[in-house]
Amino acid sequence: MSKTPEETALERIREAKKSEAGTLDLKELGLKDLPEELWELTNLKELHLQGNNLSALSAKIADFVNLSSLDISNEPFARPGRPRNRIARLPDELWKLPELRKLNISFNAFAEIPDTLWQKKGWELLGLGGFKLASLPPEIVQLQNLTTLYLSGNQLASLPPEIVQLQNLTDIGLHGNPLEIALPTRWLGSQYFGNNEAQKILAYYKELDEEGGNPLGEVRVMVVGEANAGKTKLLRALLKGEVGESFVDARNPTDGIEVNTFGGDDIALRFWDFGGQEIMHATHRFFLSRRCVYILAADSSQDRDYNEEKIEYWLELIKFFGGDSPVMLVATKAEQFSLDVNQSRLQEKYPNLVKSPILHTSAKSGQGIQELHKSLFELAKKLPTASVILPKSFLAVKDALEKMKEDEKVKVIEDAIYRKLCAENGISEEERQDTLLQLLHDMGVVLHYEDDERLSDFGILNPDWATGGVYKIVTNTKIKESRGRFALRQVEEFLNDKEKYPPSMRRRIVDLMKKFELSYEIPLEKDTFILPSALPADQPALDGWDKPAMTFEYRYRILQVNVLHRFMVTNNDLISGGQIWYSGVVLKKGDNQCLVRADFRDKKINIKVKGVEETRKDFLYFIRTQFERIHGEEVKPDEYIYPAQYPELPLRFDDMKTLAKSEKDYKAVYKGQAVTINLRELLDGFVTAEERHEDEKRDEKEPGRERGGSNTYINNTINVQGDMMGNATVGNENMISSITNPAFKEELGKLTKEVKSLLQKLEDTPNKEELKENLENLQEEMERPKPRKKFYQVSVEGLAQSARNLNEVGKPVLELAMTIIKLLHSMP
Ligand SMILES: Nc1nc2c(ncn2[C@@H]2O[C@H](COP(=O)(O)OP(=O)(O)OP(=O)(O)O)[C@@H](O)[C@H]2O)c(=O)[nH]1
Ligand SMILES: [Mg+2]
Repeated sequence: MSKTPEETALERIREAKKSEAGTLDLKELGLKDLPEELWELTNLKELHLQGNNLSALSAKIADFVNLSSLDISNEPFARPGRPRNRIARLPDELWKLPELRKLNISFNAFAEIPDTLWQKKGWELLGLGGFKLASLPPEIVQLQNLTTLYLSGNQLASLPPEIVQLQNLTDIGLHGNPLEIALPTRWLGSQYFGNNEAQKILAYYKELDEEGGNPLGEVRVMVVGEANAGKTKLLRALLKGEVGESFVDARNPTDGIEVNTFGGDDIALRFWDFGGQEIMHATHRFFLSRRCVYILAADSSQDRDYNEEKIEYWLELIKFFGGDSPVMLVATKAEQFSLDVNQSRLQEKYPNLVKSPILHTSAKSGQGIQELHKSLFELAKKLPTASVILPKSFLAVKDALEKMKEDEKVKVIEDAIYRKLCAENGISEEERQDTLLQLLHDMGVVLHYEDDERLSDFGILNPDWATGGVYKIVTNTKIKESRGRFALRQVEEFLNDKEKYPPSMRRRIVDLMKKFELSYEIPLEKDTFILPSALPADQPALDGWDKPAMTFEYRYRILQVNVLHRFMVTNNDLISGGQIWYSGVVLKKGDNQCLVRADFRDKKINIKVKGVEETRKDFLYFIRTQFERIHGEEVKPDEYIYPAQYPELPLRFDDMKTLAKSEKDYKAVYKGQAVTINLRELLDGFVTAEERHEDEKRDEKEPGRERGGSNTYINNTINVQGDMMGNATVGNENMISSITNPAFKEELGKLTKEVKSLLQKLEDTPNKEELKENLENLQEEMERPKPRKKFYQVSVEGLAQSARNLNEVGKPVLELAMTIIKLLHSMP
């Protein structure tokens, strides 16, 4: 049996007392009260209490005269039911502690920030997330030692001008504030932390102040819904008055995205018309964004079941990508039919669904079009984005680019041309040009993948043009006829509009398809590609999969086809003997094989692994990390495992892990019989040493996940790397979650060593060159006093890709690189 949180706390307190430690970590234990013995640790310098169940802090804190750092924060969106501190008042004694310089009180129950806080001037770190703070007091400028300021989840529309005087500020978190000044999203930090871009933000504010800004005056309207729902016709009716006589009833599916602008008196609406065919959904994640208005079109001529299912699908997708952007549900083709759905149920489930009666429209009769026009403008005007401010010069460049796109049908804006355009508009520093480029990408004016060297090379793309090209290829029926295969030379035929897609640009479109993870080049078959979405539906004969195998399953609320297809694309080097079809694939790695199959109707992906007992769970773990990357932060499917003896008994993976901490057996009913499952044996078949450490790390990060006692659900010996990581996470901070952490550096060291030894084995090829280049970039970054996560990411991902291209010989590098990528992903 594992220890209770109180026992764990006491044990740590006693250890700290014995070793006269300066730091005590009692975070995420779910403690309601702090043990009395704590107050005896009068030498304490750092106290971590985040993610407990505390409702008050004792005045005894006065005895901690050496305390320099106190953290009682919570994460903003911990899962319901997890413990969280609800402290509403801090004892007066706290403010008198002479050494206290770091204080994180984010996401508690305070009505407001205690005034006394501003009277202390020595702060180095302040965590003030989730305070509904509408403005920062001017006193902030007196905090000249401040390096870190977390302000996520407040109501800040602006920062006081004085803030630019904070010269030591390096890290500021502004995520989730209705800022009236447009900042590149990536500068804002996560829901909890900052992004080490404070000085950039301050410089930006200063420049904006000097130059002057204007409101963007524009809101994006994303029009989504099933294919054939009538989205394009609706927009034509709205924007061009094509109703009644001028309505032409003809099917003309939208390829990709079409953008149209509609000017109003004081605000312009920019409509994004998304093609509704399923294949188009694969790129939505690049375009559906926050701070937009969504129109969800539902076809009144379809029946209720169809519409309710599809509407929920889209509402879920919008929730992932659009955050709390408002959604208008618009019924189309209403001249003859009436959309019949349970609106109040949907509203309960999706609070961002606009609370007014569904608009019934018809492009054919013109019904409801005026009303839609009126409601849209009203809604858009209220969005903070409408009044967001940008420097005048930025707006000038943006307008020039929009004009270039509209008038000249520009496809690609070469870097030099972009920079020249900036310079002409008074933006001469490269850094400011880059900032603007990020903003333009965030706003969907251009596509530019700064992180991806291959794509940043090929310039700044017009999104309509680029996605249009991509979808011309992927929707071509010829690819389906040839069972998902196509050759580069065929692209010429698919993109037959020579003016729009000159031969020199075709390769870029194909590269973009790779970036979007829509297709892959067959290893060893140059210039031949597979498009998984065009694969035949037929499952080939599968050999030897009828015996029980280790089975894992994801169950989704909505399952997008592209989750599986992206998995196929990114792991194409492991596909075994061409066994790939529309809904499944067989992979092979070493002595193990893995069968991955999706059931799109039941919204499940089932994974079976067979092979050598010692390594197959590592293979499964690898597969899961691949899916996790695809799921990202948004998609969180339930995970199930199946015991080998009871192959039709799904068990929730998380529940089994939790149970295993206190129980030996799990009792279930299988095919009418009571059965007992030994939990340790069960989990030992699934949980790798690496995963155990991942879980522990998550325990550290996620408030309230029960901390496992010692090695309770796995009896593996921990490998060297696991040990290193394990140690790194025990202690006072999430040490591994920092790129400056020595343990992390050590991992990087291992990778560079492995790459060097690989280089020695290779003959001169472009792949070797790429590998070398990425290695150099990585080493250069490692030598910087302040390495940047983004650059690590780019070079390690580059290394992984090159290693992948090398197949078998690249495996050791690939595996190390994947571990590091995972670590990087877990870092704030
Ligand atoms: N009767 C009727 N038919 C309509 C109406 N609006 C659209 N349609 C028809 O529905 C079909 C699809 O219309 P589109 O506007 O192209 O549909 P879409 O949602 O843009 O389709 P995708 O671009 O493939 O996603 C066409 O045949 C239209 O003529 C309407 O108000 N009434
Ligand atoms: Mg359309």
